[in-house]
Amino acid sequence: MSETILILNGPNLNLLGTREPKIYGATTLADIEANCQAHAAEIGVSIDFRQSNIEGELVSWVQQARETASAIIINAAAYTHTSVALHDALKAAGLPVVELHLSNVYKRESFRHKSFISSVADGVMCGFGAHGYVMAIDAAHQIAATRTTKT
Ligand code: CA2
Repeated sequence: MSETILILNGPNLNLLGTREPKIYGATTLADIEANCQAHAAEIGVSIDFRQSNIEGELVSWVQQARETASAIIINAAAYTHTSVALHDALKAAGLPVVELHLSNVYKRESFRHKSFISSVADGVMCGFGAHGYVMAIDAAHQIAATRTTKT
């Protein structure tokens, strides 16, 4: 069965490349998706890349992933710091989870230091900008492979 990694992007990430380039860079979300698709093709996995500004939609996609994906990469954006609903959904999904942020949230405001995702993630990656997405694909692929061979 081919491996699909679900990449979820939370609120306002659709604005990437249009504002705040000093924090988030000049790359658009469409550019990031293209980089992810190219890297995924190189390593032989499929990518399902999505963005929503709606918390409940992200929760529903996490629930569906149980049937369709081998791992989840999530940049939950501001919901990282607020969402018990995403925490619960990711925990229930039982899939490998990589938490991802473009910026180094620990160099920023203290409210960004709290994450509801980290405690249900296998690993956390932040501060590597758009390239972090490619790094996260490798990490998720590795974790999914390890988990498959263990069970
Ligand atoms: O660094 C990250 O990837 C964040 O998840 C981005 C979130 C922020 O709330 C997190 O603390 C860290 C914000 C995404 C908003 O992105 C924008 C992009 C361009 C213009 C305005 C917002």
